[in-house]
Amino acid sequence: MATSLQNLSTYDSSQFIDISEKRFGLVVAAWNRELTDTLRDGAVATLLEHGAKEENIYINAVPGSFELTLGAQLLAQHEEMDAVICLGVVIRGDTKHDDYINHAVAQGLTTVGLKFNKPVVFGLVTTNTLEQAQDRVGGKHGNKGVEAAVTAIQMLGF
Ligand code: DLZ
Repeated sequence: MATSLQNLSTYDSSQFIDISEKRFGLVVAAWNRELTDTLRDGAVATLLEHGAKEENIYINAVPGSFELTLGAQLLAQHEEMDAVICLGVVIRGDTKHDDYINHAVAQGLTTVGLKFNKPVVFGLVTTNTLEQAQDRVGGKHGNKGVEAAVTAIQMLGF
């Protein structure tokens, strides 16, 4: 669905489950760091706002978005981890690198979630331009980090 007219961070929390004892693993790509830091901050603030404990949020950095899949697997394999949230920003360049990374991450995170039977959230901002990315990490289209945290909470209540 196109998001050109949507703020991605609008959501209804009335049906959220109690997450005070849930453990969340965050995997954050360092590539485009100034943007992914904002995704991370949005995700953490959202989890805390809805009752998660700070000590139950585990934040791990990986070099780039391509590494999100392995990072997710290393966290998801721990039985006590309830959900994994993966955050990255891939901006289209002169080559097709973005296609390869985006498809690999989408496929990889799907596989990890199904393998460990727990939510593994695709919080990857994939855009044509830097401006479009900025709009989605705390700009006019909200913060996809917030959306990723909300998705994790919603899936824990599934
Ligand atoms: C190499 C690369 C490029 C060109 N662009 C991005 C990007 O826009 N966003 C991102 O998160 N990572 C990028 N990377 C790095 C790859 O994800 C990966 O870290 C390297 O190819 C090493 O495996």
